[in-house]
Amino acid sequence: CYCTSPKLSEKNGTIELLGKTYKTDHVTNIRSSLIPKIGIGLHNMKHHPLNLLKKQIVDYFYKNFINRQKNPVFSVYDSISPVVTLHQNFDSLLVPVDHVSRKLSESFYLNSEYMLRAHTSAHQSDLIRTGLNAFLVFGDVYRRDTIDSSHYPIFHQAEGVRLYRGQELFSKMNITGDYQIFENGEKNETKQPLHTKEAVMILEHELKSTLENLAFELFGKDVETQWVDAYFPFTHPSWELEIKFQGEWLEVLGCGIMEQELLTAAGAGDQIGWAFGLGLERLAMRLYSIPDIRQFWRYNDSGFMSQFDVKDPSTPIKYKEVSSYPQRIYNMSFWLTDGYNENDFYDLVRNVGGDVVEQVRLTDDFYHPKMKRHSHCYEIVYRDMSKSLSKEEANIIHKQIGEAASKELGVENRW
Ligand code: FA5
Ligand code: MG
Repeated sequence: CYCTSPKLSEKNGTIELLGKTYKTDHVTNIRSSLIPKIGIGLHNMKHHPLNLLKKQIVDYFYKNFINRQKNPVFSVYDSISPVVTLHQNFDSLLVPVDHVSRKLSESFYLNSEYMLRAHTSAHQSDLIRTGLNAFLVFGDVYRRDTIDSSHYPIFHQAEGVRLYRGQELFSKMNITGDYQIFENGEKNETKQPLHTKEAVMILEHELKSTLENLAFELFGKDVETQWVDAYFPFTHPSWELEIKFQGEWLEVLGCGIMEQELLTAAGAGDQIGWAFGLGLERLAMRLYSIPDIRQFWRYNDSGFMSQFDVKDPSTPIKYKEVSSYPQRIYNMSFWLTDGYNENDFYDLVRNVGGDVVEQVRLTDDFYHPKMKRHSHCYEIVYRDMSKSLSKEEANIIHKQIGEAASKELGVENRW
C-alpha cells in the first residue's frame, strides 16, 4: 500500500514520497505540483469512472480465461508503487541506452536511480520472475508530454501478460501434430529468430482477438477499430489498436509478442507469450463520452462523481458535462535558448497554470537568419472546469507562465 501522503522537502536535497526519502541529484526533475496527485490511484477509487472501467476489464479477463478447475487464470495487481528504478522502467524491457524515452524531457526522475514509472510494463519482468504466467497490472503512470484533451502528465494504464509452454499453446487450440514453439531461425518482420511461425500465429490471433473482443464488450459491436503496425523494444512483432472517437482515430493500446530475451532474463526462457498496455483514460473517454482528460481529476466534485455511482460496473453511462465555461485563448512567443525542449515548457505550463490549462499548441516555429535565433509561438487555451474564468484571472496566469518561462527556461519573451 502506498497510501501515506506525499511530501516534498527540497531544502535538504531530499524528496519524501509515499513514505520514503530520496536524495535529489542533477537529474531530479519532478515538479511540486505533481506531488499531491502521486499515489492517489483514481483506478482504485470507488465509483470513479476509471475504477468502473478497471472492474469491467478484470471481469472480462476472469470470464474469458479460465482453467480446467473453472478458476480465472489471470491475477490482478493494482497497488504497486509508481516509484520504480530506471532498471525496471527501461533496462528490464531492453530499452536501448540511447532510446528517446530515456531523455530527461520525457519522464519524471526522482534521481539517477529512481523515477515515476512511465508505463506499467515496468513491472513485467519482476512479476514474471515470481513465476506468474498470466497477470494484469493497473497503475498510475507519469510522462512529460504534450497538453491537449487526450494527454495528461499522470494517466493510468492496464498491462496484461500471458505466457505459454509449448504443449499448452497447441493443445489449447486443439492442434495436434509435431509442432514446436522454438526454432533456430531468422528474425523477420513477422517473428523473432527463436520463435516458430506456428506459435506466433496462434499468439497473434489470441492477442488481437482478446483485445478486439474487449473493445466490443465495452463499446458494443458497432465500434470502429483498426490495427496499426508499431515498434516497442520489448515486443516483436508489435501493434497498436485505434478506435474511432469523435470522428478521429484514437490510439488506445500497444501490444505484441514478448521479446524472448526479456523472458529468458526473467527466468521464463522456456515460455512464449504476449503482452499489452492500454490507456484507461482513453478508453473511458470513449466509453462515457468524457470530452477532456482533465475531468478525471474531479474526484472531489459530486457533480462529476455522482454520475458514476452505479452498482453494476457495466451499467451504460453517458456523461453530461455539468456546464461548459468559456475558453480564454492567448498567445505567447519567445526566443529559444540552446537546449530548449518543448516538453520543458509544457511541464512548466501545467505546473504554473494547473488544470485551468486546457491546451497548448505550437503555432509558429520561426528562424531569424540575421539574428541566428529560433522563436516559438504557442497558443494557450485556458478554461476552468468548475467556473467561468475571468479575463483578469486568465491574464494573471498567462503572465505568471511567461515570467516562469523566462526565469526557469531562460527564454526571452517577444511581446
Ligand atoms: C506503452 O506504454 C507500452 N508500455 C505498451 C505496451 C505494453 C506495448 C506491453 C507492448 C507490450 P504507449 O507509450 O503507446 O505504449 O502507451 C500506451 C497507451 O497509453 C497509449 O496507447 C494511450 O492509450 C495511453 N497514453 C500514452 N500517453 C498518454 C498520455 N500522455 N495521456 C493519456 N494516455 C496516454
Ligand atoms: Mg503509442
